[in-house]
Amino acid sequence: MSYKEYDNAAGGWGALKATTEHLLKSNNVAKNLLNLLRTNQDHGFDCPGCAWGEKGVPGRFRFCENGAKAVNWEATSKRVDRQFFAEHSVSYLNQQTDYWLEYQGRLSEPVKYNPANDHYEPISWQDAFSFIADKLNALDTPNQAEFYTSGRASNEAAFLYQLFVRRFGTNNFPDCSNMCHEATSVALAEAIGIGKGTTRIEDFEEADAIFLFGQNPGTNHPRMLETLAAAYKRGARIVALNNLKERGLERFTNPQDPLEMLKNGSSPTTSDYYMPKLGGDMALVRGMVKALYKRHRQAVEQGSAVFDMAFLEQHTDGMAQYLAQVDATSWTEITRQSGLRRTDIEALADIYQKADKVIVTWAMGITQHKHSVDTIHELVNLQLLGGNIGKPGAGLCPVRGHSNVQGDRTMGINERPAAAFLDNLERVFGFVPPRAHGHNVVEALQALQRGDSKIFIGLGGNLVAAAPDTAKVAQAMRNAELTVNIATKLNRTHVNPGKDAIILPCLGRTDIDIQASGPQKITVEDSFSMVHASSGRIDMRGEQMRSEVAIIAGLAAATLGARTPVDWRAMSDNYDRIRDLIERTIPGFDGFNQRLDAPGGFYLGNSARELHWKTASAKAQFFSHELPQRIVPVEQPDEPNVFLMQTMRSHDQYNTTIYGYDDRYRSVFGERNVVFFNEADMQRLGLTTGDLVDIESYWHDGSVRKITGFKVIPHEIAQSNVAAYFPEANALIPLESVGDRSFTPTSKSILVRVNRSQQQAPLVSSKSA
Ligand SMILES: Nc1nc2c(c(=O)[nH]1)N[C@H]1C(S)=C(S)[C@@H](COP(=O)(O)OP(=O)(O)OC[C@H]3O[C@@H](n4cnc5c(=O)[nH]c(N)nc54)[C@H](O)[C@@H]3O)O[C@H]1N2
Ligand SMILES: Nc1nc2c(c(=O)[nH]1)N[C@H]1C(S)=C(S)[C@@H](COP(=O)(O)OP(=O)(O)OC[C@H]3O[C@@H](n4cnc5c(=O)[nH]c(N)nc54)[C@H](O)[C@@H]3O)O[C@H]1N2
Ligand SMILES: [Mo]
Repeated sequence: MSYKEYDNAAGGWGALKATTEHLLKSNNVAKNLLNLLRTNQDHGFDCPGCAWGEKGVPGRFRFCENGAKAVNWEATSKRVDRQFFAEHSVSYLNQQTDYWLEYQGRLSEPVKYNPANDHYEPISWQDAFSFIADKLNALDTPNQAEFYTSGRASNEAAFLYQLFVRRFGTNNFPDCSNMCHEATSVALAEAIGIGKGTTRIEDFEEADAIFLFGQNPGTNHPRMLETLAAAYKRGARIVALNNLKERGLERFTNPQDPLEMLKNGSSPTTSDYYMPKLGGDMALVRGMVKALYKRHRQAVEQGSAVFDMAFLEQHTDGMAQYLAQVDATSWTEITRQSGLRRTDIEALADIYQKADKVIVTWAMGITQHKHSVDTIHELVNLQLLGGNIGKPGAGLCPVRGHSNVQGDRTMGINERPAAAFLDNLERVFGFVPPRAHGHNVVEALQALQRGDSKIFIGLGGNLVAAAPDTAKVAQAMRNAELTVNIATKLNRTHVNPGKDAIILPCLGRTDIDIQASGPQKITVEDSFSMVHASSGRIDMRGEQMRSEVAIIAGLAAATLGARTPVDWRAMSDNYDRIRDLIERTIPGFDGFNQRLDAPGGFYLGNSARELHWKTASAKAQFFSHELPQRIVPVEQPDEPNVFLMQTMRSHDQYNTTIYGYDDRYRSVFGERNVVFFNEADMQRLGLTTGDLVDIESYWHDGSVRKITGFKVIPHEIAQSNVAAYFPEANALIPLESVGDRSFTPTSKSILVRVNRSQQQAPLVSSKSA
């Protein structure tokens, strides 16, 4: 194994080769090729990969390597059936890797856990619904149940789910967003009056500068590389701000551009690259503003301005206080926290100042810290000073994760629903929805841990592996009286059952969904607030899986009985009827069914983009936070082997779904238990490539959180920072270590101590399974 730097551009022949290999592995080659051709086209399905948007160019074959993997993984012909469960006990299954569990194929019939023999056994759909309904109705209060959602659920499924659960009587809606872009939703709602990004994909064609904060699009949003390469080509300045060097942020060969492929050419995706320390972005942006403010004052003396004074006067509140805070922040603190030199920050300020239209994007490198909400406020402050919100070619662009995570929120998957949303539910459905806030992910897991919550229902996802503190979370799940998982593939959460447990197998995005009225489409909303339809292509006749909508309708009918606000059967017979209800309940969906015919779907609109500020002050709000006292919630011991760690995705995974053991762009092959170090730190500690280390995290509850036998790999990463993969390193993150006001686990800032491992190299992982 060598850790030679991957010297090709991102994308290109490497991506094509990897895509082909994955197609060949899936036992379904011909079907899958057909599927790829239909991804993100007008009459195909929405890619179950990421939430990056698409500008409809009819007839163009658009896919990316990782979208291909996602489609392919779902479209396998392998099945997990009653025989599989008869052969394997749950304890046996829980010893298998995440890769192995999902590789076994699609879940294919409802099963119920039998604690007497530790096996899942078949159960009929109707018996499963009745069993779950009886358990739900026997609770002391509806607040003893937790209803989790993962962001792949369609708008239709999510809307029905929240209607069912609110009628049942709780706002306990923990969802994957709580672990993802929650800080974005909180910060943007406060600052600009809407918790979503203000850019449209067209803005990338006009922007003069694009600042990319804390994201790795080469792996996680590959279609974004095409957008960036195009912007670069027409002369936009593209600045990457990332804790480590990511290949996709340097160069990209478009696998869709035959000329570039043949010439073995590639396009740069960024013009400038800076590597701040973990959690240092707020200080970095503060530094940019400090530099700009100085120039602004000088300019004002000469009768001009650097800041957009007309915009600021008309549209914002709190600027003076913020600028006083900027004055009060020292360069010493700014450079210490950001890890960048003052000259670097001045250079960034230059780029910002010279650009008329600036887009700022961000993802998990910004949202998974203790001070993420404050950091996003700081990004907004910067953009307000430049007047870069609400004009074409500029704006705020949080890049979402799951393909419909934004849509699920629009549909009401929210443990803290807005009063207006609940008023609408009450008006349309004639029942009084619960008003008290429900549980987010961390609160739900704590309630299960204490035994206060007794039922967990998961609409997709894999909470045991996605949440922090793996062992504690698995135990919390096992404490439950009942766990129910609606899922496509077997995962860690299913093999940590409650006292009773049921798995309900569902159709995925790629499957044809036929109901009484014929084949159905579902809808999703991308990062740019575009709503579009998606219909699957794989024939599932003869299979027992049901659609998510049908499963939710079945559960709701069984549970609510006479209390029902709608005819659930009618809803699952024809999803147009669900869309009609969405139209009546949620603003922006007028003519929902009709408007879906437009190519590329329709735009939901964004009040902030229209310079309409739904904030307390009715203006765009500056927030003047002090820089964090310290990046982590615990005191940092003064020891040479103490590091700040981030957890991130490899190129061969989709969250907890592991497609393979390679991370091509980071030159890691055949393994995942690795930890990336700066070479200077390795030298300082006397570590060499391939050494094994044990990693332990600090927290003040006395628990030991440790992972062992991780292989040391040198990488371009900020000094005193290290990085490892999610979910392998989740065991290190205390459940209580969360972002201020976002409650998002601090997956990008974990204080750890690294020691040379006492144990031998771990056995080769079950890659060949
Ligand atoms: N193929 C694939 N696509 C995916 C996913 C997947 O797992 N696989 N997951 C989907 C989901 S749910 C999401 S949320 C997105 C995630 O998309 P990303 O946010 O790109 O995901 P991460 O792998 O967590 O990468 C975080 C990036 O931020 C950098 N970073 C970490 N901490 C800091 C910091 O403090 N400051 C700065 N400036 N940079 C930092 C890391 O070096 C890394 O490049 O992708 C979505 N798309
Ligand atoms: N340490 C650390 N932890 C993290 C993160 C991190 O960066 N670091 N990232 C966080 C982020 S951003 C997120 S979004 C969460 C992800 O958390 P989740 O959304 O809970 O996890 P996934 O891995 O996306 O869920 C995968 C499972 O979803 C099911 N599934 C797939 N497709 C479908 C479908 O169409 N319908 C249904 N019903 N089920 C389906 C399959 O059974 C599969 O096993 O993890 C978070 N956890
Ligand atoms: Mo996410």
